[in-house]
Amino acid sequence: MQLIFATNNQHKVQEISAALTDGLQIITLKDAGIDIDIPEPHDTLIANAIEKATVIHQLTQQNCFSEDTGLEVAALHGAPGVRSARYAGDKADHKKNIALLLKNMEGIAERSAQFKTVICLVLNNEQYFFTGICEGRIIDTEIGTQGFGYDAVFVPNGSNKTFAQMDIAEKGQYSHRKKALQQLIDFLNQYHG
Ligand code: ITT
Ligand code: NA
Repeated sequence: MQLIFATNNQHKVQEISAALTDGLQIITLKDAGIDIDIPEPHDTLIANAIEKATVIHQLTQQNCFSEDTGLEVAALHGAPGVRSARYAGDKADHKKNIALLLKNMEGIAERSAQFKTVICLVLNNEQYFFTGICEGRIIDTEIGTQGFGYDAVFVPNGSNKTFAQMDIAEKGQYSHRKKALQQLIDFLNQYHG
């Protein structure tokens, strides 16, 4: 099966591509010749995932999926959450977002956090949803150079390394994105639509 992956984030493409199994191929927006900034104006991960998948489905009429991901920090009542990409402002890069996160957590001992990925699949005009969660904690300084986003300050439970100290295969042993993708793959393997 072929699915268009409705994302403009090449790190997501790399992680998903590394985890694909036989029988599922993804087509990137670049491969499909689509160059648009997909809107994500909503205040939940699921609503943004629906928006991204729907825009690409309406444009292409092809089966596709999207994902929206957020970092939810317990001591910050779930922030940055759905606003993870824009935490320090609409034009903020990950450096600024991480700086604001560490500032807001200064002096806070309770560091637990989770990444949550919600995938929206549009398959034969029906929507399906898959969620993956990775629990861990926020450390107080950046460590590591791999990965993207908040990886340098997040240590998943079961490891003593940040995601930014792991290659894609090792991150996949813990990651929210990989867990959500695995559910998508399991669903497709049982799908007889
Ligand atoms: P799309 O085109 O798929 O929307 P995006 O980068 O805008 O790509 P999101 O809207 O899901 O993605 O934004 C989530 C932000 O959360 C993203 O920009 C990163 O800063 C961060 N993020 C997402 N997944 C992450 C991961 O696995 N590790 C670290 N940070 C992550
Ligand atoms: Na986005």
